[in-house]
Amino acid sequence: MKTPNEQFAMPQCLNSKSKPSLFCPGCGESIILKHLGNVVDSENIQSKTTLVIDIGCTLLSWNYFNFDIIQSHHGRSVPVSVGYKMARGSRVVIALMGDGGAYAIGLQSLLHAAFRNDPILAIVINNTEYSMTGGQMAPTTVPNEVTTTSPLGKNASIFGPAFHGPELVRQIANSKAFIARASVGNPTLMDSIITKAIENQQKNNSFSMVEILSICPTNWKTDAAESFEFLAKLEKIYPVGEVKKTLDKKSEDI
Ligand SMILES: Cc1ncc(C[n+]2csc(CCOP(=O)(O)OP(=O)(O)O)c2C)c(N)n1
Ligand code: SF4
Repeated sequence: MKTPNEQFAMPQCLNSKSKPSLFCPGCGESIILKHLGNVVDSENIQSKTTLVIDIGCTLLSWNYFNFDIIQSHHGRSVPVSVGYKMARGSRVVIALMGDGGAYAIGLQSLLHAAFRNDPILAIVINNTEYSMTGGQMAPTTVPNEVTTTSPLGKNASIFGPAFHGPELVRQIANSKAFIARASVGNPTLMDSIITKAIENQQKNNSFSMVEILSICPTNWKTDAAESFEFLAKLEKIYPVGEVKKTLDKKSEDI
């Protein structure tokens, strides 16, 4: 059991002294970075970790980590990670992106990395919209959710229902892939899921994907209590935990 001091201590690999937080007050992304840092510390992989960041609020993470970081284009953190891992096989490679980057512009790359079982970890922060550009509707926007481009609420009969990225990827991913969803509302589960995903890359040389439900008080226009209320609703639509394959296994892995 950790003491309160240990529990709230900054991870070694977080460069907390260098810069003030650039995330909006109450943003879930800083919670995620802290927990990713905790796992990198506890796995003792700081010197061999490379983070490949997308375009979106996730890119602010370049300010805070004491390990190697590559900046890619919007929706391109997965293919850049795959190419980098091919050249530097001993590195632990983590692609970090928003749900817009992963499930809209970058979906093709994500699906094929899972299909090929490329040994990278893709972390997708799902806050149900395009945050950095002002809160536009994304595939993950849930029915009736108000965004700047769905001011009357998302009409699911026109724009589709809530987009379940991990469930989709699971259907075509190799059986050795680890696919799961976590939430900033359950940091202990988040730690254990990220740990399993990183170990899957290191021990099994396999693809992993972790979606993390996160809060965006600025674009949701919510206070702290309302943010976590909406997150609880999202957890009902997007269940957390490991995602299992539901389709028949027609093409067994060879
Ligand atoms: C090729 C390309 N298209 C569009 C943009 C504009 N753009 C920058 S950030 C962003 C939204 C990012 O949303 P998401 O990927 O969900 O990340 P978040 O900001 O929510 O973390 C967009 C559309 C861009 N930079 N490059
Ligand atoms: S816009 Fe949203 S996701 Fe981006 S830093 Fe602000 S609260 Fe976080």
